[in-house]
Amino acid sequence: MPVPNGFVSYDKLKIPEQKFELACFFCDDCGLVQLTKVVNPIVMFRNYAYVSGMANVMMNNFSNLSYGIYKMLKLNKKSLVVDIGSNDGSLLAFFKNYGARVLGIDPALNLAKIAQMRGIPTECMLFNFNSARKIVKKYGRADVICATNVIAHIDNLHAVMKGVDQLLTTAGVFVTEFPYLLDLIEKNEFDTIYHEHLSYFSLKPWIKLIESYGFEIISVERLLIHGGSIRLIHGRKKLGKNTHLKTLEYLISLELRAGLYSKKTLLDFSSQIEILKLDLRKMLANLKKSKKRIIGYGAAAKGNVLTNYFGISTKILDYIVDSTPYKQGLFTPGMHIPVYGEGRLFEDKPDYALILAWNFADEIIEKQKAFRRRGGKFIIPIPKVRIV
Ligand code: DWN
Repeated sequence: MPVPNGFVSYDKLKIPEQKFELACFFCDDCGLVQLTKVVNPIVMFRNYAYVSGMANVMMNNFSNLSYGIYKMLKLNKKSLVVDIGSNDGSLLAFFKNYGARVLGIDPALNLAKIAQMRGIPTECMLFNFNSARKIVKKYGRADVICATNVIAHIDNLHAVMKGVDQLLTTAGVFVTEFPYLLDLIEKNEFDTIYHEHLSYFSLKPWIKLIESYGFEIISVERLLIHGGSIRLIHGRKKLGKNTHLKTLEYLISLELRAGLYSKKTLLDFSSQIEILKLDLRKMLANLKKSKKRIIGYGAAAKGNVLTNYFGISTKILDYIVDSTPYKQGLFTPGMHIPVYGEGRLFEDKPDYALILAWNFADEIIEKQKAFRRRGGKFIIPIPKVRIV
């Protein structure tokens, strides 16, 4: 299928889209789940349609993260905070408010421009060992390196770790957040598997990677965001016992109990998704039969995976609404479903809205009370199909 953020303009609808294999490997040794195909990051990220600051849930998460680190390290105006995959600078804006020096790194030209316009210094490039060296020369070493929803997007994990090792001060911390494989498997989140996400982490393979660069996990936190993520704070390995081992051991026991390192679990997962596909298609077909009008809510990358994999086209969804200006007026990759602003919901009065950005279902349902008051209903496809 086409890359999940490959939105198409009207004048290009007739041009055949580049499609890339989307399939997963499982490493029998360390348990890392990864894609079979690596799409050139410049193709996916040079002009990027996803803007972090579009959801309150994201902003609350960034506020919480930055406050925790500010307290933990007693950041001051000399401290340097670097954010890998800084997008529109939303996270760094919080750190800047605490008086720290900030620097964003993001290959997306359009987003780096937004960040710079809001006063967030941003280097428009990919992060690896060489770019880390350039940053050290230009800005010095970082006290904090953040990497939220970006590590899974990078092919060469060793180049990232070498870069972090190069850039971080001895006492500095490396903070990562990424979707957690345990949640993905347990909650049928198949549509978060797409070309931008090369790796799907559980703790076992992750610990193997960071320990091989002399780092250890000093804080672990499971988060609800994006269908279930894990926030890890890393420091350089210290002599003596790691006091946080208890939590890590507990989470690894959960991973073992869930059979996360067995191929059978993953094959069972894919059969589960086939059932979900039948359930959702059947429900949508019945609604169409009874002349109901259905639209999509949130032109999310995961939504474009779901519509392409489940074969849900404009025969089912009249259009999709999304709050991101970049996406409005375009068509979704593959299925070419038109995307409009959220205001369309009121002008047009559809009967049902399929929430493709299911990870923000609560925020969207809260926001669209009026839609429900006049009889509109929401369909949430993950983890099980249900009508709200
Ligand atoms: O890792 C990634 C995650 C963090 O974000 C990226 N590779 C790409 C992106 O994935 P996604 O597009 O599936 O993410 P979201 O955050 O689930 O996308 C939500 C979409 O819904 C956005 O396009 C904004 C839209 N939205 C909306 O229209 N109205 C969101 C909210 C909360 C709303 O009220």
